[in-house]
Amino acid sequence: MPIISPTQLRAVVTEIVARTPIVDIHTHLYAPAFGDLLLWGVDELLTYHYLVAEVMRRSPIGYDEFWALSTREKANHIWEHLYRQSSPISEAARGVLTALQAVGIDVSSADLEEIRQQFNRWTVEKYVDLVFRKANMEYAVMTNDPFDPRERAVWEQGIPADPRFRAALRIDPLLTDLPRACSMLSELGYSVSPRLDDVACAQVRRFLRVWIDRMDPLYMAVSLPPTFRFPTDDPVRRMLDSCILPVALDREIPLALMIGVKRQANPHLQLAGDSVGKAGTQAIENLCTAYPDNHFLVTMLSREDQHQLCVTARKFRNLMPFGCWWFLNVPSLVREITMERLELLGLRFIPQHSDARILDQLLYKWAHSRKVIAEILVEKYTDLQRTGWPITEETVTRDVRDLFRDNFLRFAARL
Ligand code: HDL
Ligand code: ZN
Repeated sequence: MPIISPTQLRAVVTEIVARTPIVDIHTHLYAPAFGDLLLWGVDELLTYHYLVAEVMRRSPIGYDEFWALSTREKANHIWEHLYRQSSPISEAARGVLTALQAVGIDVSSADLEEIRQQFNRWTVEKYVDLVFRKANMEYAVMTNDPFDPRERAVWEQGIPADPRFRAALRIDPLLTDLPRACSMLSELGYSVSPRLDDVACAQVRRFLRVWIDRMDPLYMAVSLPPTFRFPTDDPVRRMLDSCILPVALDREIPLALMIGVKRQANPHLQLAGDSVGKAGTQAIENLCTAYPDNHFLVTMLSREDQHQLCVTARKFRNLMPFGCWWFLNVPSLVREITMERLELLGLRFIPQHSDARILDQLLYKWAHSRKVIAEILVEKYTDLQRTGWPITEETVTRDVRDLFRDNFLRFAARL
């Protein structure tokens, strides 16, 4: 393959980043077979909980009054306050416009009714095809919660496999709300006492195996507060030691730890009410040491934890940092975090996941991230070129494929 010249570098790297399909390892999307669980369209985009938090800072509306509105009325309210009375300059507000533009919707009239009309041309299936093509997605990994009765019912009916949507088994209550987990497990026929004796642990392992057989998840996942510690002498340790990690190892499934969420800092905001706290990486270090054969995907919510996560990843080959999660998924921090990961970890990390909850968000979350990642790679390849090292289209294609899919697939024993 020809060596890329310095003058060609920007164009070639940008094109390769644009054309490399994405394996999006963490989303809240669902395959169309899940019915109404899959959200799409402009009213869902506008009522995304990120924008709820932002509109409640501008509008005098009371919490209860807002929550009593229909989705359409909430969207109208958000459009009025964040788009018509102010410039939609925040990442979540601008993202809606990027998504609409990507599917050919003209927003210049700023008329929400007119925008709504333009969605009448699509069925959900047609729209999934369009969004995946425009966002250049290989597939999205869902967040699949067996403790959610609505979602559980769909799995228990049996659903057709959809190669565009893969599963991840989400198990938060096992580690963050054991009493509630035990009562839900008992309702499902797994007698599990909060004491987590050997009988209970065997039941939890059976529960995990049943859902792994049903979902074929690429990983198991749990979100954890900044206070998460390991080891501890509470049931969390037994849940990891005797239930989750042995099953994960046996099935060669990574455990994704998503650390730093302070749930419901403001309950009036409902899903928008969660906040962030600094966690530190001692628990991750202890887990990677105690379980050298388990694979840990880790994303942390606090900007202040990112450098320590990179250094910890340098110490443990069974630790794979991923994504610029949630409050970090803004261009300035995606740039900062991705730059330090390239400088400390080379090309062995997973730079981004979308966390998309609404299908259309794939269009903006990936467009905005690809732009930042391409810019940073141009800088880093330019630094490399200056040493006389040859940069070819083949090597850049390989590297970007690693970042956007192969690092994850290898780590999840799927390649
Ligand atoms: O726990 C999670 O997976 C988080 O991503 C939450 O769902 C959060 O509400 C979110 O959507 N962040 O982007
Ligand atoms: Zn999420």
